[in-house]
Amino acid sequence: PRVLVFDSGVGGLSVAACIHRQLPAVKLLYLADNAGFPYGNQAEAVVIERSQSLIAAALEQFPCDLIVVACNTASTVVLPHVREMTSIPVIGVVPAIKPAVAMSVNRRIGLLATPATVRRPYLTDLIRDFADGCIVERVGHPDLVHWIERLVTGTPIPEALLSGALQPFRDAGVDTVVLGCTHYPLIGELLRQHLPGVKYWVDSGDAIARRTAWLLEQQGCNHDKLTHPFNAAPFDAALFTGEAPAGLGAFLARLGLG
Ligand code: DGN
Repeated sequence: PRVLVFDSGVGGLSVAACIHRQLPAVKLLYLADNAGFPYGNQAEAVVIERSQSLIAAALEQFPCDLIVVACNTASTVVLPHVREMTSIPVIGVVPAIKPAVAMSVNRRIGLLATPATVRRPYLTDLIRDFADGCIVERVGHPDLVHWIERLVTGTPIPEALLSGALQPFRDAGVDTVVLGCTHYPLIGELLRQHLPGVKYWVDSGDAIARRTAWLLEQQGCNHDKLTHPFNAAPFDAALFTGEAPAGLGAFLARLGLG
């Protein structure tokens, strides 16, 4: 089987890496609308239109069995529109508030996302339904995703920027942080170094990989066929609407993606 993983930039690679770890026989098609990056700054109608037309064109070239919209920002608006144009299953990403609530001991949770995700009513509803009285400190950082894109080309993220971005979590004394943007697990190690007091870091990658397995099995794929043989280079193709970032190959290798 082949799975289409879509994001506006390299963030979806964190999700692709989880799918590859759990399901190493699955082939991946990576689609990045980096010419439209970042989706957080685009009008909703633009995000819907671009996602639909790019996904349709990619599927025409490379038929797939499942689509993962590996971007929280896009998932909050495009899922119904992508589902209406295809009969294959579509999975989106949602900030993992519910598992974080189950883990937090002091009931203080940080949510690190993009400004657009933090603003959307969708998130307010998620917190209302699942926070269960926990304090949820939200940080929608405007620049972090740009710096993570540059990281691929070898430009380091300024220490002061990271430290400043995470200060609200220190002030609030959170013991659990939800990474509500698929770019952020790519700098998981750095984030941990900056917030040594945080016990639990939660992202949605592994849950998406489990859901991917489940949906492919529903379509008749035997679980063993999803895990054997191991593909050292899982991508059939990586399609970028702009220029693919220099250094992508080395970055993929670091993520265990070939
Ligand atoms: N990776 C996207 C997300 O999970 O929200 C962020 C990128 C963007 O377009 N803002």
